[in-house]
Amino acid sequence: MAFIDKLLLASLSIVTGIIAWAGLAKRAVAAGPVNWQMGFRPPVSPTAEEIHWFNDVILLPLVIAIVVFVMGLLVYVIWRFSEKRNPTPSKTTHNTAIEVLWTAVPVMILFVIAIPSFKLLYFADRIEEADMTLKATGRQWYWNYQYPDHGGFEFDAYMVADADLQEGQKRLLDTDNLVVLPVDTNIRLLIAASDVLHAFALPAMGIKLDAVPGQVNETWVRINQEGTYYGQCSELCGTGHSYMPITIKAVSKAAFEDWIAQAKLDFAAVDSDHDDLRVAEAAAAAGPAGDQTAGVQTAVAGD
Ligand SMILES: [Cu+2]
Repeated sequence: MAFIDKLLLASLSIVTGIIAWAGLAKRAVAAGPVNWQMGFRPPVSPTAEEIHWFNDVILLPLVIAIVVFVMGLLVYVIWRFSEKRNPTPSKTTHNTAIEVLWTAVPVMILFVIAIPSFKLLYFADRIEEADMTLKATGRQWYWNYQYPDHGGFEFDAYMVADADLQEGQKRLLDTDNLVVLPVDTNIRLLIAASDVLHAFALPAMGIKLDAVPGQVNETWVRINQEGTYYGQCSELCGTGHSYMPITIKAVSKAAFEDWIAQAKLDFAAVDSDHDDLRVAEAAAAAGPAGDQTAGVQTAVAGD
């Protein structure tokens, strides 16, 4: 039995070591990705905090318990029922008690996961009282942003090419135009696409939502910390899929008002020719064979 004890102890210490390391790495992360980072990005929104809680309190302990239990059983069976120790195998084929158990226990585990999981899903779904709205539209291969509550101006955000990177900008993650948002504000996010499927994903805010042509998906965010946050398109959308990052700069409410005043001068209000619905209709009218091209051409013509 000493061998088993040692093996179990060794595997346990490996598992706890990994968890401790992940925890340390998580705390060490300031802003943006760092070398040897493990675990999630630090959460900056209520949804992300809930996701962390769901992972750390519900999923991780369950996963560790199951891994340790199954691994222990396997090791025990290998040792106890080897040919040497168990030369005449038992002919047992059924054991009602065990069969009931191995059906009922996983079902109960699924219930334990499902209840907080659904709660989280509805929590992240939408917010009743939004202070402002940001609309993000995925396009091949950049994002278009609209501020409907602030005069309806819009702009495109393209990735900064390697050659144009400034000091402090992150390769493949920084965009030419930053999406500026205020902290401590309930922001409704409307996510759409005008050509093919994209997905709006921001790990630090716990957001990953499909951008679907002809449909508006909704979620929300309340950023609780100033800083620059990065995201990427997370739906394979074509050759430029990895070159349409999302860069969000969260600033104080006063700084946001200043930015809005300047942005109204810099960016034009939404052009009706550029309307996503029209792009989608044009794409639909062009038929299934040509819909992608038509969508892009209309979008370009609108520019
Ligand atoms: Cu995309």
